[in-house]
Amino acid sequence: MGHDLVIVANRLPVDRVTDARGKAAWRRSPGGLVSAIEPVMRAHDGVWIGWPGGTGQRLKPLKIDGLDLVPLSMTADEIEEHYEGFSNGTLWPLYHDVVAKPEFHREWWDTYVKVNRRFAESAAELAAPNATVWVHDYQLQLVPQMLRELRPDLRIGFYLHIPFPPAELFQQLPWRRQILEGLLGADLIGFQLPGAAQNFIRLVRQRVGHKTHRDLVYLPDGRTVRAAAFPISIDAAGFEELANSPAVRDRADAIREALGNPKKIFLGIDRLDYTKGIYARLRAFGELISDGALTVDDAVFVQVAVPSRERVEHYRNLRDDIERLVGRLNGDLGRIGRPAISYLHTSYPREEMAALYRAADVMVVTPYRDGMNLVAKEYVACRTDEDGALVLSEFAGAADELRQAWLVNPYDMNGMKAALLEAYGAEPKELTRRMRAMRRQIAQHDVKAWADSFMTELTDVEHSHSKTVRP
Ligand code: GDG
Repeated sequence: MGHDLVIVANRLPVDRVTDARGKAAWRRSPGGLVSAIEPVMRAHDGVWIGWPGGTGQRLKPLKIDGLDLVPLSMTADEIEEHYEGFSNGTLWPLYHDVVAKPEFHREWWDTYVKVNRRFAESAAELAAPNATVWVHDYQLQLVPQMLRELRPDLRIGFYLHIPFPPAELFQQLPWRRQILEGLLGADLIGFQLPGAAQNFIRLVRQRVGHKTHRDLVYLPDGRTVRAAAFPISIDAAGFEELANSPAVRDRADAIREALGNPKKIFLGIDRLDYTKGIYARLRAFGELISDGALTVDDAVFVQVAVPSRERVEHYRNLRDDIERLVGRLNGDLGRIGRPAISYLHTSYPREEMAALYRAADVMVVTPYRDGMNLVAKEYVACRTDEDGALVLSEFAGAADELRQAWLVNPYDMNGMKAALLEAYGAEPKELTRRMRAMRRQIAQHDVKAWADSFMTELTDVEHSHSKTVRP
């Protein structure tokens, strides 16, 4: 018995919440991954294993909207050392070009191993003979190998949502070999970009000493592992439909009105994370106003900073820095009823996000490093009138596909200022030419295409036990 498909991810697609009367309940968490995986889950009698948020309590498997979910509980120490520690204090900065300094602590590593083992054991119990298991993201890189040891019959896929760094940086990790070997337990390892897959293959050759050829790794036991790019995407049609709905159109008009009908609205929406380059982009915009290139009647910058990892010190400091900057810019540049920056530290329902995308003339996405960046793609999907400008960092995975954006180097302040100004002043014809091409790209490469291509490759990959002919 068991399931033919097991999804293993750090988080479940639902959150444990407490309602107004203090009763615990489940709420579907919004987000791209859920809508991407849901059809695959339904088609394959799938089950999803993950942490439901919160601590302690042992929770039973549950079914929500027909989806089988298995919650794995975490203790407060495990959250501190596996999630906040090794995942977000070591791996996250290391994998994002060391934008912040990664911390290496042996206790964090020990807990990372322990939590990975628990996920692997749970997957091993739930999977039917010869089932497929799809493991997600940097919090669970040891699961493929642990799972293969427990269940050699399984077909195992792994997908990394964040960048995979070049060897020169990855090498810093005291547990580099264990991570590489952990991932090699999979039959197929998916990355956002081809460069990340190449970084991985090169490291495996240099550090573990396995033979490799193009995107394949040949293991001594005869198994072959494939590492390749599968750029993730969004439910483009779903966003388009939402953006076209009368309620969202009205709300977009209301947002414009509430901002005092400036000539143009600039918009940033990001998790409040140091990789996203929020500080630098607000500074660039502020300088355009203090230089006199723009005035507060011409433009307002709406920045939504979604609360994230608030217990991690680095994130608290970043919030203070950004909020101090916003206060200073508004104090120096704003007038009554006309702040330069409209800053919101909150999260919104999907409808409000779509209305913001619809209201914005210039979308500004300037991460120092980002696996993909779905916000950039969502903006494009919501621009059903084929207008609006996207200013996009070269260092976001999305820049590989959205070539018609105004591409910027977020470390180059003058370059960013020039791009913001150009995007602000672009002719309607130019905007349409660019937006039309980007919309075509997103429509053709949506999240369903992403999930399908990963699952197809995983099914096609030579199965673990079949002998492989070496080149
Ligand atoms: C990681 C990688 C990669 C944001 N605020 C609200 C909200 N969101 C939604 C957005 C978007 C998603 O969250 C954010 O995705 P991003 O791709 O922009 O960034 P990360 O969170 O860092 O995601 C990234 C991604 O994984 C997928 O592989 O692209 O590179 O870092 O969908 O719309 N949604 C709602 N309210 C909000 O306030 N409803």
